[in-house]
Amino acid sequence: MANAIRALAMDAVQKADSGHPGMPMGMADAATVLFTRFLKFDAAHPDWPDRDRFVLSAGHGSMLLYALLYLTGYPEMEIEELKNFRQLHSRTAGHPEYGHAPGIETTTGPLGQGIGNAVGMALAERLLNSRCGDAIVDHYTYCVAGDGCLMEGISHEAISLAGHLKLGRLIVLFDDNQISIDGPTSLAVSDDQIERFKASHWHTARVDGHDPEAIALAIENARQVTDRPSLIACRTVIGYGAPSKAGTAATHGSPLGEDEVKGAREKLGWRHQPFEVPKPILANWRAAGARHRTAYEAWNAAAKRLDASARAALTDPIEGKVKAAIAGAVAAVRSDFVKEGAKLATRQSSQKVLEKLLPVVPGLIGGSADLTGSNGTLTKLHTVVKPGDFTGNYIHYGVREHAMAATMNGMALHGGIVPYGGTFLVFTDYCRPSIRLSALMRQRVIYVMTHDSIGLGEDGPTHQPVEHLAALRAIPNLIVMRPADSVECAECWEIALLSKTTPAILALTRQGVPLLRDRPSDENLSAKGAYVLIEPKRARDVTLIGTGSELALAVAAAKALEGEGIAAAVVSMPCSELFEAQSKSYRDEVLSASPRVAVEAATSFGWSKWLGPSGAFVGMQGFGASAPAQHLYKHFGITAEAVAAAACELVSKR
Ligand SMILES: Cc1ncc(C[n+]2csc(CCOP(=O)(O)OP(=O)(O)O)c2C)c(N)n1
Repeated sequence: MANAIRALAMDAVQKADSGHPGMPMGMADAATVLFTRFLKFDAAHPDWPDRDRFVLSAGHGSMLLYALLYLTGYPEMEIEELKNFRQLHSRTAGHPEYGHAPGIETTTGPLGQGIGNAVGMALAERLLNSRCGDAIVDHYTYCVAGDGCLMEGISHEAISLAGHLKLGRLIVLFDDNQISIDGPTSLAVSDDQIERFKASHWHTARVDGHDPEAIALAIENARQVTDRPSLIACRTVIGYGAPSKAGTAATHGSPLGEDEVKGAREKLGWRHQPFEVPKPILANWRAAGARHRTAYEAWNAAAKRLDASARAALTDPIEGKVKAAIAGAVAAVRSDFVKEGAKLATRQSSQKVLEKLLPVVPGLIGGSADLTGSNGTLTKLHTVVKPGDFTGNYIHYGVREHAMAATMNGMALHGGIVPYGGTFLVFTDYCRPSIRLSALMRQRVIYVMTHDSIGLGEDGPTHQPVEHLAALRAIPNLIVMRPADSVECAECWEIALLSKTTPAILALTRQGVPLLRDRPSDENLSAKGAYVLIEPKRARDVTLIGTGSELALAVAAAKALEGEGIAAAVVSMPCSELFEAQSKSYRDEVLSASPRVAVEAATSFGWSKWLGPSGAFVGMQGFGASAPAQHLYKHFGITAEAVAAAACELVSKR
């Protein structure tokens, strides 16, 4: 059965003339043991919420996963897909892409991300288990990781977090083949991986990765350890079966070549044509794909006893009832904000919004990378998740931004949870690879990124994001929202929660900002990305566009311009991506043909799209500085006076 995986992998890579045969050939035995003896899944029901999760962190070995999905009989993974490996519109992309075929639990390829995702899935499983009980949620998360995954920094963060939280349902199979692209791993690394995992409180084992019984025993033992995650280091031979290339980096990422493939067939005793799996072997595999049918049916019977919304929430925590409750909660908190009229930092407003949302969105799981008080991510309604106790709904991720983001992806992918997590906006750099994957995988993950500009003040240029808004806006399918006041903040939270297939960044201020949306209204104006906040009484001479904390400067500038006889409109643009998605007529109406001035305490990169060739930008030209915020705004010339002066100049040029 393992040789079927090997043959399919080498044939598919050979036909595509590109890909990675070595890893699937090396891990074929371990994967066969896992899929035929342990993994709880039903190939006919890939969305079974209580299935075990399988994460191929070493995503370059995608043919291992595709072969397993084909052999076990997953829908949509026909042999034709394997023959079309790495071709346009096939389900078998170079690296596994979430959503391309049932059974692909996550997108992997950037090494180490899968381990982070697996930690998130294992955490989601325990969180939901503590809420729903064993009859509904009771499964394992298995992850295959290679030397590369374990060399990546994110693995340290993820392993450490998993060990701390005592995620006993997580089992990592390490493809310990001692080879990576450049050659033997000894060129670059001499860590004792077993000791490293032990130091993070993991259960560990070392096995011959080609001895099925040893692998089975190690997995069986790992499953018995409930208070620690497990690492099983499987000593394997990369490209196992290839007569001259096995055990060498030559099998890692290139086709073996016709002769070597022929030789491997002989060595493995595989006498079948390319892509041909003999009936008895395929039948055994298909039986493995159906061996948990009874368990699936029993689960279904148990789940039928849940009410419809609880059942729906297992996959989508923001189902119908919750959606309606969110609208109510957001309306209530908005009206409180308007009544109080207080000057609040948007991070404080966010905390108040969360306090209203938490009771109505049971699947909301918060956290912060050791900046809880600064991010305002914790409310008095939260309880903290502790090692081995998953009844809480707030996670102290520690100073592990990258793993926080990858873990949140894993939780979102698992289903049943809407994760949000906080750090400073400047440290989106530390989790950017995972943010990119949230966007690529279309996962609802909410990033609460505070201290969003020089407005954070004294911490200085290391902590002051200047290019980050632009860099995040450059990621496709990510909505970057920078609310200007408490009302916009509530609106942005609503948008983030309702955006089922789009992650969101909430860029929030450290410093207080005045309430600008001071009239009661139920319409979520931020949902259009930008809207007219102030329309002058006569035809516009100029349009001032502001985001976040700088919207107030645009408002003050408009007032000053009015005194000089210049009619200035003020447009709030909390989210340029959402604005871009509006009709041209709406966009034209909001921006009008008048000259435009934008103000944002960040670099101008990207703004030309909205300003046109004749517009002006008031913002940052380079890095910030360490000083109280109000001094910095003056020092860098980001003031109402500067906005008004830029507007006057544009108007006088006309
Ligand atoms: C973050 C990241 N860096 C680099 C790469 C390129 N890359 C793909 S596989 C690989 C080597 C991985 O070695 P190992 O995990 O031992 O895989 P094996 O050779 O056993 O297949 C590298 C550097 C990547 N995919 N992701």
